[in-house]
Amino acid sequence: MTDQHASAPLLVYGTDCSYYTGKLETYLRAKGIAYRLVPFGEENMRRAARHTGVVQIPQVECPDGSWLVDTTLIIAHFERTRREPSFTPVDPATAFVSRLVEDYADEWLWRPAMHYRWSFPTTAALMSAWLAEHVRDRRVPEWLKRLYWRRRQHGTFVAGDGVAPATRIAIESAYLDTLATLEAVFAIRPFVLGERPTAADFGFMGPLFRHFFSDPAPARIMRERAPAVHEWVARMWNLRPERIAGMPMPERIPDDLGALLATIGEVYLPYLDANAAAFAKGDTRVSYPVRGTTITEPVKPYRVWCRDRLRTELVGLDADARSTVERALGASATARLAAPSPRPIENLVAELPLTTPPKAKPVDSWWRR
Ligand SMILES: N[C@@H](CCC(=O)N[C@@H](CS)C(=O)NCC(=O)O)C(=O)O
Repeated sequence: MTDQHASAPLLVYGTDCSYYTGKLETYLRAKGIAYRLVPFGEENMRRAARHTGVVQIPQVECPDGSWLVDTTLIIAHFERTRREPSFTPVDPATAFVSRLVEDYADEWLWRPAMHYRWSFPTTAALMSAWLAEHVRDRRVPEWLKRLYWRRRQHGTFVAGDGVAPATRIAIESAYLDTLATLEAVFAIRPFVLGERPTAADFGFMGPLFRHFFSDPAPARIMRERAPAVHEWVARMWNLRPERIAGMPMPERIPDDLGALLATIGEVYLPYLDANAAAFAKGDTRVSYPVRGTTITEPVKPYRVWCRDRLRTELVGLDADARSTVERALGASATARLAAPSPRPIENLVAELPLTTPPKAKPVDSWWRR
């Protein structure tokens, strides 16, 4: 970026009720990076997809004309290019766990977040009205815009993503267990790994801010069961570089994250394996056991990439850091993640910032064409 561009705000195409836009905004505010939130619409989504190859929000247009996409990559990009304030632990094992937790919050808590938004009628009615504001260009009645969003979101991300009477309890328990785990953590320290936020906190802001904290049905549960989590959401949203300067970086993996790391090792990593195996076979759907039930959902090429990225980070650790991770996560979960995916996936997003539009047809947020 040239000097002339350095202080102009980034344009963030998204919406103030979006999971990943909320995650990214929290990070940009904490990092002190100026941005302007531009409500997404059909026109700007088409333009963004031409530059990034992906149809999703958020998408970022930089003042110099380059583009950024994928909140995990965007955070990694700014952690690399702007050192202060840093949110990346210096200790490699702690940094790895912060990324693992970020990925779990990004991907595994997505389904309960969509379920709590779209399965409860009053919450669904409210949120479909918010989303209807983003269909300005079409001359259709308001009720039809709402109906469109309700059907689309419930059809794709709830009923179409494995939420059914038999799986509902298991899916809701992912939210309730998260509240219980984090409530205990925030009773003794302000952030997930210590005294300063890391990728783990920004990751949890995806589900916990715009969905669980803000949507009426899950927000009621949070207020009743987990006031310290409620307070953490506000603390995260109020982060500014000057408030972070005095916060010491976490130097080790706390030993009270056992329940969270056990869920990652026993539920999330086996799911990532099942998804990667189904992708390798060319299947479009995958079934796997979770807490006494079986979830069936579309195969998600994007999550093969998530797995491959985490694996690369894990196998890149030196022996000391690797055994520290093994002690925290368990030897078998660590070995599971260290195994290569049967068919690694082609990387669809080049190194950020993106300066040349991709040639291939755009993919959706799960990297399906
Ligand atoms: N991995 C992406 C995920 C982005 C994403 O899935 N965003 C959601 C909205 S919060 C979306 O655009 N979903 C696609 C859709 O609704 O079609 C990121 O981290 O930015």
